[in-house]
Amino acid sequence: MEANPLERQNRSSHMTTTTQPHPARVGRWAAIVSGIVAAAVAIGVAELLAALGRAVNLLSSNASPLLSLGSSFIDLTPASIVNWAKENLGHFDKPALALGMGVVLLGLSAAVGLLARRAVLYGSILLAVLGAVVVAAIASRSLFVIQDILPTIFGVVAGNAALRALFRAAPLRSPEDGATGGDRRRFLQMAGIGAGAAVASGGLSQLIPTSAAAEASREHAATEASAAAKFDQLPPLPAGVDLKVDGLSPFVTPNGDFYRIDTALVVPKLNADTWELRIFGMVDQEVRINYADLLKRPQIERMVTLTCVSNEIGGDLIGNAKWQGTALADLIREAGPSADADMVMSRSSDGMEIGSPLEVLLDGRDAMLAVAMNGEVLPFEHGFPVRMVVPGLYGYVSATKWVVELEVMRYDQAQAYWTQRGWGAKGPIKTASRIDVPRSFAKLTAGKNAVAGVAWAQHRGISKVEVQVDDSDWAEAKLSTQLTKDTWRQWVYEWDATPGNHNIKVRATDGTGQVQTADVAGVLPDGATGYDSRAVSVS
Ligand SMILES: Nc1nc2c(c(=O)[nH]1)N[C@H]1C(S)=C(S)[C@@H](COP(=O)(O)O)O[C@H]1N2
Ligand SMILES: [Mo]
Repeated sequence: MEANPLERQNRSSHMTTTTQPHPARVGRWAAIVSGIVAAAVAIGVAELLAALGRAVNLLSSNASPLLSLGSSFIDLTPASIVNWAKENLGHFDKPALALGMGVVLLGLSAAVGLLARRAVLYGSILLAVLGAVVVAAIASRSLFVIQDILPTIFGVVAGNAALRALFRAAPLRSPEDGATGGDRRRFLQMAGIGAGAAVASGGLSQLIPTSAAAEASREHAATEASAAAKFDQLPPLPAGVDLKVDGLSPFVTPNGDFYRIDTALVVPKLNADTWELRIFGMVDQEVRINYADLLKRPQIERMVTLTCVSNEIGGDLIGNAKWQGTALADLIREAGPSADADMVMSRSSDGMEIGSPLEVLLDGRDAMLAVAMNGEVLPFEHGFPVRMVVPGLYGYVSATKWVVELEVMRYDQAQAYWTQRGWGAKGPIKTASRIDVPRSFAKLTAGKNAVAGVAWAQHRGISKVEVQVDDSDWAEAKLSTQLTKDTWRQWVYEWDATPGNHNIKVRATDGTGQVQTADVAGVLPDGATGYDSRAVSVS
């Protein structure tokens, strides 16, 4: 005869407490391994599906969980850390991010396993919550399409299945008498298979060509543009622009040596055939233009020196190239900017927002939408298919790569990406000079030695460069031919070196007669100042 339900419940709870006061559980290490393998399976499956989806053009690049997570991570990282990384890690900022993310993901997947020890359901819930965070990261990216979240959802389902399978096989341990059953060998086998599958699918995802269409469109753009003889309109450069001193930076920086600064974890590979630029906001009429029509417009070719605001005194985040493109001012005027507008927010395909002063874009300087660099279609890393170039402004307020939108607006309506992180809103380039030769702590022989370098004050030009050895008077250096006021200028000084230790300093004067300031300032908020110097010993 059945007892009443209440009594049955009491009896069963009594039974568990007496016979199993500490139920045997999956061991701690087995749980951690299970969590990590389950998370790896989830990520591997999602990455593989994302790559397949991109290859057949069903998904955007945001579908990759690691990519979207990394990009959102950068966006959410406190400004102080981002700026510190921009200044101190240089090219290692992305590996550092990957390492940081890896550590966090390992910790979280271990937590999935440890929670699953209490009840597998808890582990599944944490896995699902982490999946939801990834989905949020994906959905927050620009150019996101709703189906981008599917790989992550399938990944979480696969990861959850792996977690459950591993927990079923895992050896149990009870606190009193150690191991109690489960099959250790079978568990390790399964964990190995899961880990192997995760690594294989992750690896496979990297092998799938996801940007074939973009590569093809770049090849095509190259033949189109050069067949129309649009490159190399400029007369050959006057020989005098290059002083050809050993060790001195060449006047033109080859594309392969050009510095690269951006927040993109993976270089965006846009397809020129589907690229479109939208100019909208405070305008009379919205303008939309595609790549073919952009190439049909009058093309200008200009040498312009680009500089990063993060360039330290003596630093190398500067390069000079020949840019070909369309005058930006003409396009903005076709849209008809409102008289109240004072800023153009340019946006890239990867969500970067860069604000430039409208007045500067329209003041007659050669602000352009560039499609080529040094006679070659823009390299993907430098913004293919179209980027902005504005002489006289640091890159962070002007040089938007992979540009897809220009919104005419006001500075009091929105803040650009770097401005939100404490950098100046306007960003005109400061007059600066750098010593390329001799190198720091060089050992020279007494007598004639060339001291040489570059000086720049884009859009004001350089009128004079002076060198000071120790406490002697400032002496004028010889300048290269000034091509335009938008490029850097080389300088060389014939120094009659005497034995001993010496300190060499350089300073430039811009085209308005303003001497470069000696005040020492760091790169934040709007560019470093102070004189570059070299300590050398002469014997
Ligand atoms: N889309 C995008 N454009 C960008 C950036 C970026 O992070 N994303 N960085 C800017 C900065 S800070 C600089 S200095 C220049 C550098 O251009 P380069 O990499 O071609 O030298 O690009 C600018 N354009
Ligand atoms: Mo920059």
